[in-house]
Amino acid sequence: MLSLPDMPTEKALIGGEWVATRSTLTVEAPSYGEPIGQIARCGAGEVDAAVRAASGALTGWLTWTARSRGQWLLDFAQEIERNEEQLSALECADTGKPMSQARGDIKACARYFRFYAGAADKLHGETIPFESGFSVMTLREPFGVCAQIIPWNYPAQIFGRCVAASLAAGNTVVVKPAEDACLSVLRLAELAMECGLPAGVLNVVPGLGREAGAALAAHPRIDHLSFTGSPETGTLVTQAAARHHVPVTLELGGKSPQIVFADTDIEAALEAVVRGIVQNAGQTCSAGSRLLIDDAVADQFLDRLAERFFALRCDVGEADADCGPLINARQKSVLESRLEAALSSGVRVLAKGRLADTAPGAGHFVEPQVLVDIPEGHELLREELFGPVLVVQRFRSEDEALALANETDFGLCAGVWTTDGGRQWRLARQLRCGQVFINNYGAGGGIELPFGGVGRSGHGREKGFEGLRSFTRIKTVAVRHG
Ligand code: TXE
Repeated sequence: MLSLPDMPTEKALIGGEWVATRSTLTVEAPSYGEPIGQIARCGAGEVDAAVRAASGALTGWLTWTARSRGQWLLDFAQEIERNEEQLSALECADTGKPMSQARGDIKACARYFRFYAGAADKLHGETIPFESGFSVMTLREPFGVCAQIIPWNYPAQIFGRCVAASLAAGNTVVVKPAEDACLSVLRLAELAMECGLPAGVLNVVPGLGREAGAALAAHPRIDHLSFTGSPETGTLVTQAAARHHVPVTLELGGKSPQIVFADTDIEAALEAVVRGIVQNAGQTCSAGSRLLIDDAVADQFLDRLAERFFALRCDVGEADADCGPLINARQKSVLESRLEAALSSGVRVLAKGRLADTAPGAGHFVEPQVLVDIPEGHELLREELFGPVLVVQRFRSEDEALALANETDFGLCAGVWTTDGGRQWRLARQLRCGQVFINNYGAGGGIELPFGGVGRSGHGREKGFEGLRSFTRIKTVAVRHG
């Protein structure tokens, strides 16, 4: 198991200083179920100090030109790349995800800083034709202090997604990382300070959701809140922010379908269906957690899918197996009891992967599995499981596939596998979700592509240029001449 590098894990970053808190929280390595270190337990006092520090740093940060902010982001991207091995090892140990996935996450984090480095000085308003005697324009301004509550499934990636875009747009930031996994975020913050980011521009307040998270969402001096996590907590933070009329971006997960028609490249679809649910042990908001399969090829496809699942292995993150553990004992026991209830209601396991003999018994492993014979309307078809569990439904027509796909309150992603061009476009327009991937799933996680949900998956967009705009607001300036 990893021993931590020499870094201030037990402190919060407030106004450029690493500050100790009165008590700390123990973080666990999910692969081993054993403590890996201590982190700060911030409360309302630390959160208030961090928001004030971010507010105080705004004027100085705005004296930096967009180009110089972009240059800083670029330097920082290079610093992340120089530290890729250490950051990947931290992410792997802290989340339990396979090492190659952790490495991919750190690369993606650096790419966010590179992308927004280049975009920082390309963010501009418009001029608007109006009555004679007037010049009218819009200015794109940063919100001010951006609060960001991030989860444990992709700490480094989501840090990159939110922090890079908000800093590029000229905001200052307070990040509340998740208590279950925040070591990479702390190391990234330390590197940011070493890279010359002015004090107070980035603040990090680790702690419990109900303490540090709740205090941040309710703080009267934040100007924007982005939240990634569960719909239930999303509702709580929205209510808290609404008291001060603070705009909120929510990314709340999904129950995304992969719709496989008979007229597709079955091998490519099979590969993407397996990857779409096994990646990060299914703890991915955009996981392809439902397979809708064309009845015409269902038997053949499910046979191949079962073969693939029987061959999957779970092991500790550093073993770089197909699947790592779930994040903690609670997530595992909730998932297992939901699976138990499903099996007793007639649901059948078509295929299941295996735990490697070397995997520690105390690790929070759940084998990847495919479930079939699911009664219509069952919660497995509508609710997020957040584990490596794929549920299967068959369809006989395009209309039926569409109806099944849209039969959930979530609306994050959909994969469509077909070579019929007309069908591709019909479904792209009719699927109720934020992203449609045709003959691929996830477009390689493209950081350049706007990302977000509809309905219970949340609202607002992050990633891509749209993500940069979403950390700004428009001011209209109308000048009357003469
Ligand atoms: O989420 P929470 P949990 C979904 C997934 C998972 C379920 C529960 O279905 O099974 O949520 O996970 C902070 N005020 N996703 O319990 O509680 C918390 O500290 C302010 C989907 O971990 O939403 C953490 O930083 N903040 C998802 C963050 O919210 C609070 C990623 C997320 O935790 C708070 C994670 C409060 N009252 C879970 N309570 C995705 N969309 O990718 C908690 N937090």
